[in-house]
Amino acid sequence: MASTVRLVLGDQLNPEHSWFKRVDPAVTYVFMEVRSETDYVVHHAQKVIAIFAGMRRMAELLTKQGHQVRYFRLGDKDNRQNFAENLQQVFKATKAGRFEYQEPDEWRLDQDLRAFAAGCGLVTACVSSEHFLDGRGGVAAHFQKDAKRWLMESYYRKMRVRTRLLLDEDGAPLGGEWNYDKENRKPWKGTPPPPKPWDVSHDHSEIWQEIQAAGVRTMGEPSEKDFPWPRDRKEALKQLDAFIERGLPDFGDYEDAMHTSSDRLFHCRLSFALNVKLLSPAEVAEAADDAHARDPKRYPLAATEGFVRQIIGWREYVRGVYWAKMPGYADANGLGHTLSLPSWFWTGKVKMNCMRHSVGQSLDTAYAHHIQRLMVIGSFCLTAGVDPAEVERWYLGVYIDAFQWVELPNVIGMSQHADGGFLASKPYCCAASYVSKMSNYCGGCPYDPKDRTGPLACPLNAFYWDFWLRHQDRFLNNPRIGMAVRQAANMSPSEKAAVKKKAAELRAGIEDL
Ligand code: FAD
Ligand code: DLZ
Ligand code: SF4
Repeated sequence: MASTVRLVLGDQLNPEHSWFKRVDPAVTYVFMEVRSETDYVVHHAQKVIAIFAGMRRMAELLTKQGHQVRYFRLGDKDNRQNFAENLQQVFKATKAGRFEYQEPDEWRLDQDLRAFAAGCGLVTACVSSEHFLDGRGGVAAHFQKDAKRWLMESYYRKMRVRTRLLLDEDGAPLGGEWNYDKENRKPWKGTPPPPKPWDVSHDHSEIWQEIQAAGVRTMGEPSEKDFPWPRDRKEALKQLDAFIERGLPDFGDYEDAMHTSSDRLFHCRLSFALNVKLLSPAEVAEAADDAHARDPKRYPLAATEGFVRQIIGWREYVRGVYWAKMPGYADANGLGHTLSLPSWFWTGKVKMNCMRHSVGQSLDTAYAHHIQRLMVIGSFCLTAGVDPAEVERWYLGVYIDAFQWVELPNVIGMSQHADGGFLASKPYCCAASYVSKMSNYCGGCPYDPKDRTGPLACPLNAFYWDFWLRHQDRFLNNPRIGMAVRQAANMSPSEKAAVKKKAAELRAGIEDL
């Protein structure tokens, strides 16, 4: 009887997938460490290590369970470094008559595998990855096709009803509101202490040596001897439990806070485990819902709802936007921004304390939390006027959780407003006053957060006001956009000229900020 070959990608590490329920000697599972995946962007060293570690672990687990597994290591002599040629080898060796793969989450790979399957001469099937709560087209189906923007909140409410999370017996939202975001914006001043981290610790120096020996270009610190990311579902589940127990109670209050003494504060750091599918979004959201039901005092509704919204709302929503808008979404540049990303994005060597801390932390740990990504690094790029495609490439490389389906809409849509406001109704950007309110960054900074145009004025201030001046025609008549654009428009001619001059000087000297 002809055998079946099933491809498992590096972000499809769910051992609970129905594929693995039954051991069948006629089925071979294939994993590949390949240059076509390590090289499409310069990835953070920890990201490549973590994916290889997860793939190797999953292959070991399947082998132990009795499944047939073919694993290509990066340095194997017969590794042709791309899916198509390696698969052809396996087809030949196993006399395959059937090829199956799970829906890839990236548009590029979806196209490639579709074309490969159509031309490989075998019977083929593409099956669900059984991970997401909604289908690829679920978000598009929810909205009017020609609507100018798709509001996440409306989709989120539908998902609350569908999942029945945080609803009362009559199907109404617990506490009477769907969204408690307003309560989740406190700065953090040192108390309560951040929870003991739920990182794991492994020695991955062997994998790192193999990656280096192959000459793969990476960025950031490999942290190979004290490696914090989970390799398997057991480790990921432990992290989920630890977050629920120790982080969720204060997640809501300090969701938007930043501080030099803690890179994560009360955030869960589960995005890698989720995105490589070691954890399912359903179990993560349900764990939070259960905790609140068990002990609503310890797990306040605002914290629990805020967390659940990220998982069943934002995460599913950005995926739906990605599939609806690709491939054109990657090239969107609605504000016509063209500045190059400064070279200190790869070194962290910049005097601005907020940027030094956030970029430096990203390079050291492959992690930054949402507000660092959106309101510090992203806001800087947006207001300075950096080319969104360059910003997108950096984000896709640097973060441990960066897979294009989730990264691209967050960067192009939410952060760089390059999609004409389709995903986010207003540009997310700030001046020093926001950074100063939500963090302790300004305290240790050579720049003056209160000054706009003087020699030591905070660069964010001139960039911020110049942004609104440059784009005022676009935003002035938009009722959703707040005071800032009107304030900019009402500046005196001399104030406007000073802001423009300062922003132009800063742009010219962007390498030395
Ligand atoms: P928490 O803050 O504890 O949130 C819990 C979970 O909610 C996250 O693990 C994540 O799965 C989900 N989530 C939260 N916000 C979002 C969001 N906006 N979109 C999708 N899921 C969300 N997330 C990624 O997973 N990969 C990316 O490449 C990525 N790039 C981003 C780029 C920019 C410019 C911005 C503004 C956000 C990006 N995000 C991305 C979303 C978010 O910042 C990260 O999911 C989060 O910081 C991961 O840390 P955490 O696990 O501690 O999350
Ligand atoms: C990100 C990544 C890297 C660095 N390397 C591999 C790899 O060698 N083999 C593999 O199967 N997957 C890898 N990945 C993850 C893929 O890029 C990911 O599956 C696609 O981006 C689809 O989301
Ligand atoms: Fe950042 Fe400006 Fe504050 Fe310095 S003063 S940390 S550059 S916001």
